Amino acid sequence: MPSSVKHETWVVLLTPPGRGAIATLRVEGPDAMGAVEATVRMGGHHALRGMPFDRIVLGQIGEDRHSGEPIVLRRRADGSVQLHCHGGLAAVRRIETALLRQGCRPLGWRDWAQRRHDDPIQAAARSALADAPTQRTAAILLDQYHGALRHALDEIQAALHSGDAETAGRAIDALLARARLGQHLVRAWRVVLTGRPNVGKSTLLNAILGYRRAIVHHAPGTTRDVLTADTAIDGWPVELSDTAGLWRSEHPIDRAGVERAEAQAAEADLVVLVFDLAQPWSEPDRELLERWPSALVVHNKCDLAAEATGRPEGLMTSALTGQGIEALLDAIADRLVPRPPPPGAAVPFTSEQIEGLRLAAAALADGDRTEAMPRPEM
Ligand SMILES: Nc1nc2c(ncn2[C@@H]2O[C@H](COP(=O)(O)OP(=O)(O)OP(=O)(O)O)[C@@H](O)[C@H]2O)c(=O)[nH]1
Ligand SMILES: [Mg+2]
Repeated sequence: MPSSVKHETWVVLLTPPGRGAIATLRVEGPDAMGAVEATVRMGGHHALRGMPFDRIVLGQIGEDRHSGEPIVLRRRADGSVQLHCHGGLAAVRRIETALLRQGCRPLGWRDWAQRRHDDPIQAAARSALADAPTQRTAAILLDQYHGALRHALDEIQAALHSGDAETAGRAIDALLARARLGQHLVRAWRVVLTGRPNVGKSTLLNAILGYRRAIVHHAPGTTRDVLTADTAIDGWPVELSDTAGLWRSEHPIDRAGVERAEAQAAEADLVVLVFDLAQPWSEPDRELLERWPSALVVHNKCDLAAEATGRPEGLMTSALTGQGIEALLDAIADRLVPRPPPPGAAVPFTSEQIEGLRLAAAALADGDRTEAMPRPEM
């Protein structure tokens, strides 16, 4: 921390941005108490300084009882002051503005948290935890917050120090094998449903989500634009997209829909290629399969009489009756995260950590043990 930063007095909003029941602000730095005393009128008390730590004090900002903003404050043992106020945006802004007028400077909670942790992994995990969309991803980030990744990096370092490049290399590879998962603890996996028109993509999307997000119609060409919805599959955050059916059309709007569908699939983490089991397997079907060879293949409409001849292997579903949907969800989860980490496992989760590990792996491959040392700022 540069020394000038130490001499500032900061005001940090600790509760999430937006409206809440109560907001908590923290004032810290050399003039924390002076700034609060100059800002808040404390009934009966005039100074925070002599007050016992953590005693609750009532105060208000503003001159009179009608327009004043009530505040509850506490002097903390670490020299900071915590202010609790009404959680509306206006109350917070009013208090912040008053404190800034006293010379305090604003600080985002992520920067504040970063400064409180000596270990950058812990700071990054704390920040990522606030954005974790599911319990499962939060549990993995919490493991990293509690030191799982730091411990793994320390072990790699120890192995390198003792000249055991093989153990270090294996440990680095094991971490890198979880990098893809690590990058999707906060950011959703992109899963795209694609296939020819009328095969049941939109019905399948609705069946997976459990509500009617997409319009379904018996005529082909119903979906024209990309439609996305956030969901979780087996605890992994997923952005699921329904797309226009792929076919050759002369109509510019249809063509635009197909282009968008293809672009969406090209950027996906997983393409789910849907076919209509009630239609004979055809040349356009084969072409699609060739185009997306690593797609998860789904034969939909299994409630109808099947046209099984020449069909590749795939999951059988009925988006209409729900048959096979659970198995499809399992298959999607398995494709996204084939080997979920056991509880407490180390998972690199920031691009800096992953890049650092890649550099270390490359250095080891070149026989350079010094360069392979995990850098402390990872
Ligand atoms: N019997 C049966 N009908 C289905 C099934 N899935 C979808 N359908 C029907 O197939 C028709 C087309 O379904 P959609 O979900 O709109 O198909 P789509 O692939 O999204 O079609 P486009 O948007 O035109 O590309 C509708 O009449 C659905 O009710 C299924 O599993 N079984
Ligand atoms: Mg559709």
